[in-house]
Amino acid sequence: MIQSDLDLFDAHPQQLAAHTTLLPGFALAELEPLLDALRPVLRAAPFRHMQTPGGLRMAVALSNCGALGWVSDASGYRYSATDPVSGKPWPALPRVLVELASRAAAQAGFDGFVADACLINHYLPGTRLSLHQDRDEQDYAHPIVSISLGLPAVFLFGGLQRSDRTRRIPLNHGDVLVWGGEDRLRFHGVLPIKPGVHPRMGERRINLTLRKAG
Ligand code: MD3
Ligand code: FE
Repeated sequence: MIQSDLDLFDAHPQQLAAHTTLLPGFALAELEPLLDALRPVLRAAPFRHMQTPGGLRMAVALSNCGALGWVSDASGYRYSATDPVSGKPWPALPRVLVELASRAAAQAGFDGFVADACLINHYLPGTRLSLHQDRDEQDYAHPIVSISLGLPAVFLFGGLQRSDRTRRIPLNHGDVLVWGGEDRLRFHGVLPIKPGVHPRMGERRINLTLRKAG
């Protein structure tokens, strides 16, 4: 067996920074329950392209579930209890997601993490996410847990200043990333997704970020 196969089957947590942990394949054990839970969420709140405050259409399409959802429009970025498309509350956050995020956070050293918001990003081949900080949540003391599904991505892991150098970290189907503490406000982004078809997810990448937003 070649080394990369061994890595897949004996995936160990990787400490990317003091408070950033990559858990390779952590979501795979519960992939089908997770996808079963996502289906009704995305039926009730389909992916849409939001406008940036500058009036540009975001390349990433997104949706949310949970008590709060991240929204962007001409008046800025914020968390909202209602879906601006349906005018209704966001779909409930599936328990399988809350529990998976809580276990991942605990494994990375953040005990007692209970998400109240899940931002769901949808990438087609060619879609990228430019360098930014996540700073719309109430309390930066809570970590964020990210679940990557589908086509592989390269994420850019930067520093606390936009101009800091970035590291390129591959993220694969089923990988879970937890970051908090002093890493919570690092700049980060995603390089354009390479063309491809994922055997389970098709021609897309989906990223779930579980947050304590309120
Ligand atoms: C945070 N999503 O939704 S998540 C976002 O893959 C977002 O869709 C990306 O950024 C995505 O706000 C990335 C993983 C991630 C990676 C590195 C980080 C989040 C990070 C470094 C510092 C802070
Ligand atoms: Fe982000």
